[in-house]
Amino acid sequence: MLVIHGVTRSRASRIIWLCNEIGLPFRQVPVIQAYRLADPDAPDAALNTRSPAFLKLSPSGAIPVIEDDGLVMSESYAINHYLARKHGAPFGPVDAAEDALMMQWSFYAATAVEPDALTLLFLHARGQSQSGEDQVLVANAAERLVRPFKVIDDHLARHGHLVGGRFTVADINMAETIRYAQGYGPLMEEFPALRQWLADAQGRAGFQKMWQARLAEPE
Ligand SMILES: N[C@@H](CCC(=O)N[C@@H](CS)C(=O)NCC(=O)O)C(=O)O
Repeated sequence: MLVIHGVTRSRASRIIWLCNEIGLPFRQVPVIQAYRLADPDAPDAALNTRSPAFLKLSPSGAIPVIEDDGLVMSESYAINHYLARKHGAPFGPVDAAEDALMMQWSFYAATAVEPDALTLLFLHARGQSQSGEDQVLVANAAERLVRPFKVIDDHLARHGHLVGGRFTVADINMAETIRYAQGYGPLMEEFPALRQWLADAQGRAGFQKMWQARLAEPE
């Protein structure tokens, strides 16, 4: 059986959402981010990204990691492409062209969206910091996201989904990345097609099941 290492309050959420859509059973090992623990190196600390046992599996010390039929791999977007390709359509590609387009959108999510969307999540949505310097960082991140969001919004307005006119792994990877920016109203309100697509994606049973599991975990 597929094993997913990582709590649901992490990028493991993308993997779990895809597994729910496919109907793929998995066992979850709740490795938690070291930075969320007061003393991750304490002998009685919960299994975390600095635990020696986890570092043996993933020297980069990051979740999620999967084990599947002897394959051990990290990098959430790549994991989802592996699983989508292995299990095929509708969530995976029907041919090499769709495969390429799904990767195109996931690389776009990882490079053009994720870094600035994470800034909005950590400095705005969660409100950890209200300093003037942080407000500048938030404004700059939101400004940089306008261009990719316009590209995505235009594409969705014409096609409804990212690839193949249906909901696929590309939508999951992009939606779980854009979610980080979702709490920043001034940006989101500029992009109606993107907003509707995100609402539809998050209304799916596969997302809702993942989300309930995530909410059940301690913050
Ligand atoms: N590019 C990697 C990033 C993985 C990553 O940074 N994961 C975070 C949690 S979402 C982590 O494990 N952080 C470990 C730590 O800071 O202790 C991916 O997409 O999987």
